[in-house]
Amino acid sequence: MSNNYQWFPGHMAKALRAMREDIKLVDVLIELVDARAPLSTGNPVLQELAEGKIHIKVLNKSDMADPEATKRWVTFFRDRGDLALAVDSKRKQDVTTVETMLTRLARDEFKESDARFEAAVRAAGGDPGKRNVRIMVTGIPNVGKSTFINTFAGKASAKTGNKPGVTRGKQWIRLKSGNDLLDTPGVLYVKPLSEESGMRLAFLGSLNDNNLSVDELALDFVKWCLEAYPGSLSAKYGVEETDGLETMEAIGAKRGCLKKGGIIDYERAAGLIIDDFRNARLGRLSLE
Ligand SMILES: Nc1nc2c(ncn2[C@@H]2O[C@H](COP(=O)(O)OP(=O)(O)O)[C@@H](O)[C@H]2O)c(=O)[nH]1
Ligand SMILES: [Mg+2]
Repeated sequence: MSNNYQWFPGHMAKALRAMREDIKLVDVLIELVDARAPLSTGNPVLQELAEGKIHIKVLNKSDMADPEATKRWVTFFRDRGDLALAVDSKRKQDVTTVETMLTRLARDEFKESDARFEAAVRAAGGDPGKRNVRIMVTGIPNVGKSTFINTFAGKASAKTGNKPGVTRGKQWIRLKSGNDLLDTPGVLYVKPLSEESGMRLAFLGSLNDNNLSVDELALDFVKWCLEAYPGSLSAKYGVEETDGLETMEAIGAKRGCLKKGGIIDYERAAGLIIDDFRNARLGRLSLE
């Protein structure tokens, strides 16, 4: 059985409606995408929702991505007219750069239109005298929203976890800078534009694993890896790189993923490979 990577969660429309409301409250939208697949992990709907806002595209987890690919992506987005930068959300320094950028932009944006700014702040229930910038973080599941918010806020104010959907509650966080951050990120779901794009989301853990066969997922990953980054599987596991299935079996055997009678335990081998990729133990690999 092969995986349906374009499976689409039914609660997406509801999440989007909630986000439309939240977006009205903010000046700045920080859209997190995964630096390893910045197109597949973005949501085209946001472009429209972000109209009239400052919209910053943050290529997160860049510490796990191929640095050359990330450099090219940042250039690609900037050439397209987007505000884009690459970060590692666990690094305070990186997150501070984002805040510096958005604060400066918000000042520029609203300098000549104080009336508009004040009206917007008042409508959002804020005090225009303070000129605090209101910020919201958005992104698809597992892209690092909670981690980014934690680092941004400088304390454990948002839950983080490896599974999609652990974030709850809603509140503003007053930042040291005086800016206000919505503590609940906007969760975006994306209908993959193609089978390939869905597969990348699955590799990254942004599709619900419960709806996927991990064996198939890992096999698809191994096939991709053999093509895109030849040598990385042999370097990590000390196996010969042949075809997808044989290589996966070799990895299973090397790592002792065996059932009774020496039969390869595909599920364990698959879990191990996917886990190694998701934690960048195969090196810095970009999917796009
Ligand atoms: N290496 C690395 N890991 C990250 C980064 N941002 C998030 N993570 C990890 O990615 C996983 C998902 O992060 P989380 O913040 O829960 O994602 P959310 O679902 O978007 O809120 C967690 O294991 C984080 O530790 C990053 O910039 N670099
Ligand atoms: Mg979260």
